[in-house]
Amino acid sequence: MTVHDKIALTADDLQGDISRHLKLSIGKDASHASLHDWRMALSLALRDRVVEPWFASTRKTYDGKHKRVYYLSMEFLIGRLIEDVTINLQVEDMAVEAMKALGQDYYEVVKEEPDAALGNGGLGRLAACFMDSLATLAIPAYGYGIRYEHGLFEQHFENGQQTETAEGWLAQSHVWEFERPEVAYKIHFGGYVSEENGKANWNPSETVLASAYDTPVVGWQAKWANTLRLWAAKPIKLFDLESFNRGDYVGANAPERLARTISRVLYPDDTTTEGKELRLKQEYFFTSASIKDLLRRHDYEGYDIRDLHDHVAIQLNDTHPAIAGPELIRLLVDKHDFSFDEAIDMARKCLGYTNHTLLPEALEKWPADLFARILPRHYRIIEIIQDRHIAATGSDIRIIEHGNVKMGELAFIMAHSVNGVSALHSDLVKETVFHDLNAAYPNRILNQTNGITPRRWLYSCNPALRGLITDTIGTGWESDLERLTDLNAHLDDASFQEAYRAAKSTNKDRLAAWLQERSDVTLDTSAMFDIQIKRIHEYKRQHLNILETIALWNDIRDNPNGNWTPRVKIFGGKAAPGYALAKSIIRLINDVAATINNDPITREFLQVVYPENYNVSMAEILIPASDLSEQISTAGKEASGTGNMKLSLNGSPTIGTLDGANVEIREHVGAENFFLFGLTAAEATEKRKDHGYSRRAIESSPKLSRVLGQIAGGVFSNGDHHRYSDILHNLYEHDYFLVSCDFDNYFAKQREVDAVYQDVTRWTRMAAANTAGMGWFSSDRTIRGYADDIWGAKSVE
Ligand code: 6GP
Repeated sequence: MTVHDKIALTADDLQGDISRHLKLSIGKDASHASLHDWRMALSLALRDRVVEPWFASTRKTYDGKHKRVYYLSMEFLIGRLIEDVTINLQVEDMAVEAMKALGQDYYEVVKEEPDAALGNGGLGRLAACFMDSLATLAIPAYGYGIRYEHGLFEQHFENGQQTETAEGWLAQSHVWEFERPEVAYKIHFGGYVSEENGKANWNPSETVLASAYDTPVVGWQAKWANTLRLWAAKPIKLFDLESFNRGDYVGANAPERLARTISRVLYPDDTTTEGKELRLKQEYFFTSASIKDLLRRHDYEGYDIRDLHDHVAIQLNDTHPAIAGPELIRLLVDKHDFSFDEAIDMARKCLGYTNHTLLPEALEKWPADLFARILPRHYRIIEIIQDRHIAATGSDIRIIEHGNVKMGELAFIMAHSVNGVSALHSDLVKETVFHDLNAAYPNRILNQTNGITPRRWLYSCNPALRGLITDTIGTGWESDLERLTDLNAHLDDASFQEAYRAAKSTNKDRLAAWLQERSDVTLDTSAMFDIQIKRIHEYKRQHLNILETIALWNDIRDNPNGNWTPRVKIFGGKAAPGYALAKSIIRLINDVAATINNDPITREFLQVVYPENYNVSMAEILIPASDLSEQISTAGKEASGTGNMKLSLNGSPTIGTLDGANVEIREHVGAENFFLFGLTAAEATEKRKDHGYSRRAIESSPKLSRVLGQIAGGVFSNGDHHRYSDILHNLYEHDYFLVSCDFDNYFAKQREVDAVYQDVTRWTRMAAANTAGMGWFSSDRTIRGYADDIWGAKSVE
């Protein structure tokens, strides 16, 4: 049975469905319908076809008594959904045809959809890729998260500086979801704990309702569909009539306002935590609702609570949902008569924890008094977990220490499995942050190297390359990405190479047209597109890239008749609003762009562009058009990276350090197809012990000294000598991220890149070898790893 038989669809059906929805669901006549109306109608028509596979999957899970995976994540960085669905249902051509028959351009309609930006960066996007792979592999699963009213802020540049405004994806109705008013749980905060007949009784002071919204997530060829269930906070009492009647109209709305605050905004930080009470409430809010929901389902299916671990695997996406352990224990002890030991044991059998960063500022901790005030019962339970842990292992690692509740330690102790996200990262997790806990619980730490979904990150975003791959090796690679190695046989074939270049050039033209339309910038598409896209952070070292750009500019000016390789340096990414140094780096990039792009001497060789408001949809345009992928973090700091995988898969070789998944990417694509530079993680650690290292490195590098002198001299800031004193001070005095030490090596490697790029055949071979070698990085492989090693979950096939 083909996928079209399965969802019973022809182009005529689809056209009819769209017209019907336009009329009956949207209430518009075709002659008056806006692009927005058409988008709603198309989405509803597509959603209709997801429902059958969705129901069928649910039925099979119930009937087969299959174990379910519950993926708890504060972030799901989904992006747009129309193309996800048309691709997975394999109806893109049909949708194009149907819209055309209705007088509409499908691709214009697609572009009208706002990104669901319920995440900051890597961690959130990984969760979205995992949902796609879980559905593709037919593993019964729920994603649980928060239905934020405002996703990640919108970024604007004013005089080169980042400003932020609230994002409003829910200002229009989100047609992909189904509201479930009947699925709601009371979530409590505050108050005190009393004892009655030897049982703890939590008397909370505040209660909100967690109300469910379900989005079906359909996998490749509609074989299976799972649910993304997001919780919205609502008041238990809608409106305070008494206040209203007294004439206090503002006070009357207080219950609603208070409750809604909890699911109002996504915290705009990536790898840094905010010690905010609201953040802790958000974490408990969605975790508690999710645990209650899965317990209710377990009960509904008639299973014994003592068999919970046979039916349930809960994965904690970083420490944000780490309160799941104490919450599950609380419910088992206080409501199901488990002893503490039994409850701890059961919770541990169900829980797995993934660590996504080693940066100390990102390891969540809460002031103990605040924690005890908001979650008094859980605080007590954590003390008990800690006592049992110390008694059982003799370890002196504590969860509550120096007046803080440490969520990393809590998650580690409560999980049966802890994993890092690349081989290097998992090793470093063992050696550094969890060194002592690893000794107390040997073999608990595993590695599951990240992956990306090839449906979105190749098939959907890169039709040109998709076509070439299918023409060359046939279909099947979409759900078995390691088949891309079949391309290796064609790497030296001239006609394949030519077609590969043609695909890249189609994508570069597409990017150029997009940028022209968006910001009236003209790109030289014959130049190398050198791309760095990711959150702005010192450890990711966008400043290393821009400093190298200035040094190159100097060299070109010194020798304008040299054999230069034209480059366009493209940056994309947001800085956390409170991260001042990252914001200075953004400003520097924009200032350098303004200077360099107006220089008539260098213009034909060097251009810097930084489109504002980088998001998933922008990534889908940039990645296929990239020639060179910048993965230049300080070794030991990038847990994995996933942008590195997307770029390499789309035929963009990496210039990078031995950090995160770069290490494994280099192994898979071949060292000869990767531009390696910089200190290793071990060397970086050594270097930092060497007092005065950065000043010495700067002084011994004429190029870097000159660049820093230009910045200090106001060359990029209209003579303002102080605009970048924070960056300069940082580089000279405490260059923790070792920009100064890696600079010369990076610059030299870039010149090697220039030379290879001029050898068209060699470059094309390299780019294609990247595509051919990246199959292992499918998130399908990653999810199989989790299913086998951590969840004990099976594919229902
Ligand atoms: C990120 C890591 O920085 C990145 O290296 C990794 O690829 C990604 O997670 C997925 O594993 N971490 C975060 O986004 C984060 O917020 C707390 O960590």
